[in-house]
Amino acid sequence: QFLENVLQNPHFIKGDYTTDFVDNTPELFVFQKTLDRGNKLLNYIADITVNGYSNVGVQPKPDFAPLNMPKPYNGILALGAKHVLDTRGPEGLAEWVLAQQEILLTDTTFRDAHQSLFATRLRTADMLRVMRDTAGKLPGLFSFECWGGATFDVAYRFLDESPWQRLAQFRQAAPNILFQMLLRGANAVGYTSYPDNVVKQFIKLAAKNGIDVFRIFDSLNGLDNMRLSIDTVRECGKVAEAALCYTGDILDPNRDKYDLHYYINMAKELEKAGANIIAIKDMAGLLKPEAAYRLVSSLKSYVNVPIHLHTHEGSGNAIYTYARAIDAGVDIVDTAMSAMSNGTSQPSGSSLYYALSGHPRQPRLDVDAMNELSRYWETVRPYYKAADRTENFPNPEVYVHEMPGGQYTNLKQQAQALGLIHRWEEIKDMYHRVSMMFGDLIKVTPSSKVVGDMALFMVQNDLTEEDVYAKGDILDFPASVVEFFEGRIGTPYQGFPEKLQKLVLKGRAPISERPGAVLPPVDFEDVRAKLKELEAPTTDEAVSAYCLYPKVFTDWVNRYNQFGDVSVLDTPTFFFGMTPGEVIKVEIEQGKVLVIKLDHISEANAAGMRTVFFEFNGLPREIEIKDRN
Ligand code: 3PY
Ligand code: ZN
Repeated sequence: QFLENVLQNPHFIKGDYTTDFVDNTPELFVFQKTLDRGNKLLNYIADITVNGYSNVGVQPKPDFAPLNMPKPYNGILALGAKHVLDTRGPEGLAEWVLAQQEILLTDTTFRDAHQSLFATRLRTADMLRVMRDTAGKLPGLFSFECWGGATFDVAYRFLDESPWQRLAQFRQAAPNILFQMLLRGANAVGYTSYPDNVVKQFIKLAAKNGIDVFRIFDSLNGLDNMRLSIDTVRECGKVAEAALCYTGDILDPNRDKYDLHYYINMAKELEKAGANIIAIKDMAGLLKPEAAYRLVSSLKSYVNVPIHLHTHEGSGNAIYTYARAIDAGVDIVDTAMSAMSNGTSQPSGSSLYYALSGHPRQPRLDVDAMNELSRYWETVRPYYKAADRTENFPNPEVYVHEMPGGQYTNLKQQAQALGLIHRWEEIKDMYHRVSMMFGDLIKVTPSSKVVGDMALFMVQNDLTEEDVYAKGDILDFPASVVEFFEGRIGTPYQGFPEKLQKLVLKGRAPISERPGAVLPPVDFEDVRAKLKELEAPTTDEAVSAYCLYPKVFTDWVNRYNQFGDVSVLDTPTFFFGMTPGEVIKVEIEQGKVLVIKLDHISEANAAGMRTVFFEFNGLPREIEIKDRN
């Protein structure tokens, strides 16, 4: 920057300077861009230090152990499934998958594992640090599940990050690996239905920015809500992995709403609709080993595309479930790095590797590398302790409450925020009751949120099931419940429970069409103009983000304009701020490092303002901050 300032100085350009030019030209030392960026970062650090992160509040910064970095991978990146897709297309990839004897693994560490363990809070920097090493050491993985689901809004909402930038950075680090995302069909990566053109544009942009495999599901297993997504993914030349969401228990004759035939029919319909792969999405980990054997065997005999099984550990039986599914011929299963597995997350990939010792389908992967990478995650995980609500013991109770792994930690967090955590047992019990009141509902985002909101509402207001029927006409039901009964996320299999629907809608009629069909298309150029006014980025990706999450995106823009790119901060500082006397180094771009020391923090003045005294690259800097505590 100094050299840049010298070269741009008019006296220097004209040549009218003397030997004391540097001494007499103090502006040469004003590095405006760096100063602005630094100032914004100091404001962020001061704010977090004084007020604490989000709803966690001020916490002393723990003394974290140093990160256990894997040995860097410096070789060339071997080609794998990604190369097959790029050269032979989705059908070629499906053929290739079917021809593999060994079970293929999708690693979910970068998406579902952290969504399920600690409410999706994993920051890009902590993933990026080992992305290339993972891609280099484990090129035999089928894919990284690394985007979509809740990661899209949480990145903006809680991590001050752009999910689009995350995807671009991932793609650059791991060009040889298939990237997989979770797409909620007509709900895209949101919690409601969007106009068709919004869903279509989002998929095209995700494909353009690096997603290869789209796992598409509908929270009510409604195929009509999935068709547009399947068609668009196929138009993009990418892999449409259409999912059937598994609920109930095909082994239980008393739970016959979703029996084996229901799933076989759905799989046949998905194949007809153009699925390149069929996923069994067991989002709560309810698929028992014998059920997995029967379901996978049946699907293998009724459909011709590969079967990809997704489950959550929860019960403690997931490895056994996978082993039975593998014997039945499943093609791909989802696992996570050991230190990011178990509890509400996926089972461990290396545990599965060892479980299959001596088995002809043992995966062809470097298990030492998996263990080495897991040691890294072991040192990262404590950063996220405040959000980590998973149980560190198997909890087969999941077979009773049926809560998806990705929701469990989140609902617990919501219960805490409402002061209801001491009634968690009641909430779990109510969750299942509500699901049955709603007609034995499939529970996965967003239908799981509807059930969760209703369960919290009933526990908070001390309502029993009978109370709901008795006083339903005067109850103010949660917005998500009203929208659900209006048919805004679709119509459940075998319809709505009519009595309850009437009580919730209070005389209004539900919509009977596909929700996307009744929503008017969005004019993207109008949105772009609005973004310009907001001083927000106006790229197609920004337009898409605004269409999906207008408020979340606008808040992110405002925070970005206030604090700059805080993704450059190390995770402990991002969540905990700094401790007086502490020094950190922040690389704001390659080779440009800021040295920040927190000297001390003043007492709050009468207006509640504190002054935070820093040393910024050796120079004193004071930041005034409102103490909101
Ligand atoms: C999501 O939709 O985010 C899920 O993970 C559902 O299982
Ligand atoms: Zn999942």
